[in-house]
Amino acid sequence: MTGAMDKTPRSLRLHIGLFGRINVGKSSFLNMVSGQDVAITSPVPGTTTDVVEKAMEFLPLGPVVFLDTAGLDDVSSLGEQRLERTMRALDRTDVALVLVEPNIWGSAEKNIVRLLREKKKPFAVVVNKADTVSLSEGFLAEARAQADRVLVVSSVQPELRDRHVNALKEALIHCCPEERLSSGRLIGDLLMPGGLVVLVVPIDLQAPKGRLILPQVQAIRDVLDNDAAVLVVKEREYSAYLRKLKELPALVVCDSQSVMKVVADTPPGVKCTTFSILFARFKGDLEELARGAAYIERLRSGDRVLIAESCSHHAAQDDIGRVKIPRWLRQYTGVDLDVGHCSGRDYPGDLEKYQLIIHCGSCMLTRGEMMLRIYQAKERGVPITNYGVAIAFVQGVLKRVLGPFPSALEFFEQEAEKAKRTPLPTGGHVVPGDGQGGTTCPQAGCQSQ
Ligand SMILES: Nc1nc2c(ncn2[C@@H]2O[C@H](COP(=O)(O)OP(=O)(O)OP(=O)(O)O)[C@@H](O)[C@H]2O)c(=O)[nH]1
Ligand SMILES: [Mg+2]
Repeated sequence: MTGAMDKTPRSLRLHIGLFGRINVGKSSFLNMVSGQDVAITSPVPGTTTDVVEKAMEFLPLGPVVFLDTAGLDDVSSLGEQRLERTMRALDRTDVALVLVEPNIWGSAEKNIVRLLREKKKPFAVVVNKADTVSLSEGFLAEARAQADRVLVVSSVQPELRDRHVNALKEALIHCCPEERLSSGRLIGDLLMPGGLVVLVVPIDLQAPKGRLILPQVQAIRDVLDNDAAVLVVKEREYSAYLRKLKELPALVVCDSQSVMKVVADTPPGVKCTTFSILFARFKGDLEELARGAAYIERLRSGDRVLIAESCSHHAAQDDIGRVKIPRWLRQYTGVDLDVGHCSGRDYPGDLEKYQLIIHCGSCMLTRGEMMLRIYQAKERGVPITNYGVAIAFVQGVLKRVLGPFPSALEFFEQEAEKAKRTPLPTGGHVVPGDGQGGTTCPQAGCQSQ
């Protein structure tokens, strides 16, 4: 673990600085978040004298380093040196957390916020020690006027850690400049130089005339950037070409609509996945989306499922989100579900009323926006998956297509194991693929670009 973590140079890690007046619990907060005693804490104000750094993998943000600083205060009881070190940490910070105590928004807090604004550092406010007193409305209003995200936490209640950490991730994704979010990996990291990838693409009525769609082009480019080669074939020719190859491919990627057939035609030792799965990882958090798919198994009659689309294309007759996925879900679960929809920028605030969210491929959203949606769902305890992952699940091939992504597979299997203990009354029914086009978004401006 440590070995892998050390691979990311410090300069490439997202730097998250903790600032606040003396004794508010900056070090305790860092210890709570990291689940370790990284920094010394004590009731004596001024415990942290030098900047303490803690590097960790903070999914889905990627590699980060937390900077715990010496507290700032109204009275300059701090030595010049300590102040200077805290200021240097502020310069290295990409996203700041302003730690405050309940109902105290004084000159120290104002000063920190002023400095952060001057240096154009995005920040969230963390109200710590919420276990000690209740928060006044006036104080909360002040905090919310200063920052888009105000977290209310207690660093001494480990049982609340998961909730606090999820809320923190949501806030960081929100505050983090897009270019500082770890860039998603598409396909190149799955290959060795010199390897061969087979892309099985549908060329049907839905395919745009005279060109390939953007996800296919991006995949080809990423393979080439990694010094490997691509063979692009239609479904019909796939098996024949596979037999002609002297060496088996390192990876086969197909469209969700043909996944059952392609999986059946691919030797078990060859890795196989779908474009949707590749993009789920590229655009969001494949682990969370894989975990979410296992909840399909737990859906009960009358449960609410939200189908969320990030674009507002004109719904086609056999629309993937409006028609196909609801139909497949009902076929798989054998129960009647209450399926709702949202599209475009509109993402409901009352997510908690749903038992499951199934999101589109999010080609119209940035990675940051999609990760934010995933964490908003997670924070409210609502499982979320996406079209491609859900389709592979109901068609009984999800484990196979998650094969190239062991950690996502593990998330899925753990959750599926839990679901087994509460199986569907009818048992899951694998839904046969219809082999027809239309599992990608018909919006001309996104997938089919
Ligand atoms: N009740 C309660 N106590 C807390 C909480 N967080 C921290 N404390 C206590 O507050 C005191 C100060 O905590 P530290 O984490 O050392 O605070 P700090 O901001 O790092 O302090 P300096 O390094 O001195 O600036 C310690 O006694 C902690 O146990 C909390 O959420 N609730
Ligand atoms: Mg400290």
